[in-house]
Amino acid sequence: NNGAAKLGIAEKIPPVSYPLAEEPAEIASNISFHAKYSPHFSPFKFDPEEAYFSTAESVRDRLIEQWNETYLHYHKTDPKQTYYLSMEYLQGRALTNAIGNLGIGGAYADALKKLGHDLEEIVEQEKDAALGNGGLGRLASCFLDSMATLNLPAWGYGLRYRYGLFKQCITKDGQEEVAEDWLEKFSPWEIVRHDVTFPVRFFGRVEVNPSGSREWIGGEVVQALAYDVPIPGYKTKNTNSLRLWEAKACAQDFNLFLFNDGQYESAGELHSRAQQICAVLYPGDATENGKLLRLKQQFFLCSASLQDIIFRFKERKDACGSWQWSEFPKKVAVQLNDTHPTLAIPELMRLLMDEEGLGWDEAWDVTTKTIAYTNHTVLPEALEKWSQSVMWKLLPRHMEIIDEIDKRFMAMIHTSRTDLESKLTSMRILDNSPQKPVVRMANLCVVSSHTVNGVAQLHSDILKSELFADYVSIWPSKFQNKTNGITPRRWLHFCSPELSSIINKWLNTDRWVTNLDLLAGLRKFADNEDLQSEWASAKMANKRRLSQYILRVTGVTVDPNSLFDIQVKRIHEYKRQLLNILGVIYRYKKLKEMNPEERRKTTPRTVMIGGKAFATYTNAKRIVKLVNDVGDVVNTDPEVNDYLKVVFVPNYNVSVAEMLIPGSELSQHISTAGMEASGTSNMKFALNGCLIIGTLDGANVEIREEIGEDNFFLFGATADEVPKIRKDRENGLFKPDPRFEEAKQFVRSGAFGSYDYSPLLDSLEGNSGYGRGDYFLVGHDFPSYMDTQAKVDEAYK
Ligand code: GPQ
Repeated sequence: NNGAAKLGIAEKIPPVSYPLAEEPAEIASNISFHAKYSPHFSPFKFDPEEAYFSTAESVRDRLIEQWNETYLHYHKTDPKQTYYLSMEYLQGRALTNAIGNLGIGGAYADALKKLGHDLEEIVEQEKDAALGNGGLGRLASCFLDSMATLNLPAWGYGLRYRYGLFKQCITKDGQEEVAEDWLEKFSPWEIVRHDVTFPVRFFGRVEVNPSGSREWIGGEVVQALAYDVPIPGYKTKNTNSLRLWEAKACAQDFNLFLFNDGQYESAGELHSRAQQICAVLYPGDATENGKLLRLKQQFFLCSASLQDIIFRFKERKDACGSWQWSEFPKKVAVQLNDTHPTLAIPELMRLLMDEEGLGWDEAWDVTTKTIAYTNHTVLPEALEKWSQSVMWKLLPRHMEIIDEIDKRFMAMIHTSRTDLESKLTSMRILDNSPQKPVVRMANLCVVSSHTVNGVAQLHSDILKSELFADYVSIWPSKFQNKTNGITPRRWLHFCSPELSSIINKWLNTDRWVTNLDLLAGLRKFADNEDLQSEWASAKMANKRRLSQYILRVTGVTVDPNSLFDIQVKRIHEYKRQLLNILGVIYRYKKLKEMNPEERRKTTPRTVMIGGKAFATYTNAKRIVKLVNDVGDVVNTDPEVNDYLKVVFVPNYNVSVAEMLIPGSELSQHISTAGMEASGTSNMKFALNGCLIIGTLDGANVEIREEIGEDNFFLFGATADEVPKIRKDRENGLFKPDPRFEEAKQFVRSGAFGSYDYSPLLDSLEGNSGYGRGDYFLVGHDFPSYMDTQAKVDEAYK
């Protein structure tokens, strides 16, 4: 809110009163109109699916009005505009969010009732838009919602992948990936903009003109075509855009001669090559795999977006005569979501120098004042490095520019920072090691951005003290922290209407929906028994809804009176789902050993684990299989059945999260300290009144400060202890806890079937070595984890 006020934007948008004065009858007739005239369905039926599409189209009409007004408003007032460049957006569903933000949810529910449908059933018809892998993509989507709500002129740019994140099916072999066709019918939320296209070149060569200027020519050119998705703010007219690019070849690229000659495939080769660019979301989450197609995708996003941004800059300036390039950074901010869109740096330089005629110094000044970079990981395998030879081939002009940036950086060190010369080899942008010369994208971002941020305080501190330590003395104020956040609309107000209305009632306002600080006002009622019982019944309602969902998708019956314990996130060794399930295995074994009397004294738990594993990440897939195998044994064991259930929640995505999080009581955020940059689901769970068991990692640290130590079950090594613990282990100094040995041995004994878990368990053994030596410290943290879980059981009673 402050940011918007400072920019003086909030008051410029004409206010609207909410809820919009809408009659359900009017809405119903609008929905019917779409059902009747939609070219997609027969006008003679009105099943839930068709009801969804026509409802969405009727909502979209309203959004388009606000959207056009917003565009015109910014066109006239010409504020500084922010552009978020991201290879990923995890938008999830849009309908509930759109009618909720417009304040017309109730009217739409009534209208649908008149038409014989139930809004809750209709929203379920929508497929998730899953153009992202995990936290980084969902963060981008949360930012779009919040920026629209804050009345900021902020657009997202991304790619319109034909196939987003895969659908996860669980079979007897574990995870199976199935392509998910989110555009199978069509998306009512996107509007194709045939008037917005830009050419994007690949390959080719650089020619020097007689004047000395350089020109990138030849190669292949594809067209970037814009698809716009409206991003409505909450209770504001401000409606921003998410502009997604699709790659298209031109009609001239279709070789009619070859086609008529019967060579059908060759005739359409350029077309199918263009289509490949946006065919699939790159399935890398934190691990990058050098692939030419991925590099093409990255450049395609950067080039199309920057051409569009420059076009808009000139268009707005044209209205008042002419423009000066030094004005550009005052009107344009470009935020890079990790290094994936790094090529925006050399592309902006190229556009300014080769297309607009600026000199190097002027172009560099504009570029560095425009671009900022967010780092989302310190995992070495996730730091992007592109082969120089691949880059010279695909983007020859950009490599010239990167080479020049590298040279100038070195020259600066040689002339003014001789103390850093010994560090230069690792600080440089180009890594010229003879085995594999690469471009280090993070270094290029640090050198070329005005600001670099980490995503939680601890992570930003680690960036300054480790990953980017050598640069800090050159640019001390360049490195900042911006702790991640989440939209309270989707992650509380809409996903838990029950809890949301209790909060409204006790705070006597709904203003907390756009100002979460107001939630502190609940503190003074914390001991009030009425609030407590209302809160408990909202939680119970959400647990019941979740139980029904679990039964429907897994066939497992869970008891809503048991403690609901949830860990949902991408499956990764550093996130330590293995620690969770080994803890469950130990708990199961102990329950088996108890007599019925002892068992009755325990705290009944339902442990839910969900998340997708990268298709070729073998150990992650073994963890998925293990959780499923443990569930199969535990859930059918009548001796312990009433005290423990283990559920693998299949196909975790945004919509599943909206179901799980409101029904949670304990959630696990248990990464090896120092490895989770921030985490964002930790915030969503906490916002829904869920307690956390976790390590001092990422944003957990700050959440614990906010919610208080008694609401956070803390365990495990701290980030600064980790290096020594690893060293000690290499020196054979690790003494495993007997409970840890017992849990692993139980799995090895075949208690959960005949699948060979030894490669997974072996990774926890030994002193060091590839895939060995327990790099993620599961064994080290196991005893404190188990002790802390015992405290959870006591607290729940
Ligand atoms: N993150 Cl580098 C991703 O989801 N994908 C990535 O490729 C990278 C990071 C996550 C990170 O692991 C989480 O700790 C963060 O909370 C999240 O980005 C958003 O910053």
